[in-house]
Amino acid sequence: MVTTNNGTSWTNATSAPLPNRFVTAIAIDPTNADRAIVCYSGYGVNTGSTPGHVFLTVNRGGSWTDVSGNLPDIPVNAAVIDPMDATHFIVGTDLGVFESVNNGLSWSQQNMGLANVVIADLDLRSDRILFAATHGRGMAKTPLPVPMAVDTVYPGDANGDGIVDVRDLLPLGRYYGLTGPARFSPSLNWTPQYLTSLWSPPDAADADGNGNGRVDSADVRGIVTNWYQSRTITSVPGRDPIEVVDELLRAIGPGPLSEPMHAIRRELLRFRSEILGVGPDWRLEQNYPNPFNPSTTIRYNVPNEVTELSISIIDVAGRALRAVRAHDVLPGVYTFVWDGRTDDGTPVASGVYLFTLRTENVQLTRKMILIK
Ligand SMILES: [Ca+2]
Ligand SMILES: [Ca+2]
Repeated sequence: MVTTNNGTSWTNATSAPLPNRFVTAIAIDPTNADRAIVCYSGYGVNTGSTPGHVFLTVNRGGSWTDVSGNLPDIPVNAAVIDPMDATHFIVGTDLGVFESVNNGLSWSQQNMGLANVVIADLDLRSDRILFAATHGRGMAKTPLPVPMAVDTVYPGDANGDGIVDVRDLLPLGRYYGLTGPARFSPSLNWTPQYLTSLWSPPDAADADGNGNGRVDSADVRGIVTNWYQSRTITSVPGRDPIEVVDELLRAIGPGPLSEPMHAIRRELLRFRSEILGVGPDWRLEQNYPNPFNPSTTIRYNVPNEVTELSISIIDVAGRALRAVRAHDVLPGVYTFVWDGRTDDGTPVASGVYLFTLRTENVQLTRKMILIK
């Protein structure tokens, strides 16, 4: 019986060649509700004009095809249609588990180490572990391989060409903001990862690097983490993640950028800051050593990108002695070594000096002492 209105009314979907025996199981294609297989108990020899144990419909029971193929003439008690490959059927019979990878044209026994026991029920868990229940306390499980027909996702290979490189940025921008099914236990590990179902369009699944069901800037971390990984080359030399981030930043360029690329760039900068341990605040540390002779090191923390930054050294009378300027400075922890000389190389006398870090919005100053 079939209903298409939540059970308000039912239609009898029984028609030839369905046998006059009792139905034991129905499995609906998880990817297409029009398709289902229905299984029968009993023995075909007892209903000779209507043999068969497994029947397929592709039109919600409007018509049926006998797909029992070479299955033995024994009761079929349970059925599963593989959500990753709708041509893959698994059935539990009175003589163990059988599967077909061609819509039931042919079947082979898949007993998972079980004897030829009666299978009462089957369940395929989302992580592709197949469970088979037998009588008594009997229960068995086996991992099902991922069917070849299903494209698996490798995190970071956003364009699905088998290698992770700068070309994988483009699909992130292209599918930015698109949502789809999240993966089973998503991770950034360079392993084939299963889809729960297809994305629309299917290749957008590759762009969802972290597998959370949404394409956005966070997925760029899959590219950095798996940089130059390849599906075919097993051993890839490690790369310094900072080098990778910087290469990606160079590839994106300074702009003007589309909003997705802008967000990806910001995410790369955040990632870079995390790796480098960049603090959230502007910080100008006390120089070390201090007092000093002949040179000292000044460390400073740059929490966000600035177009211009200067470090300058003046004496207590306010005379500028030394100044260095940097442009387009990325977040980072930087050092400047002062050798106790002016811009033209003249050594300065013992005394107290001030050093200042300055940007458009920030000014930090500390004192230091040169003793000769
Ligand atoms: Ca790629
Ligand atoms: Ca994602």
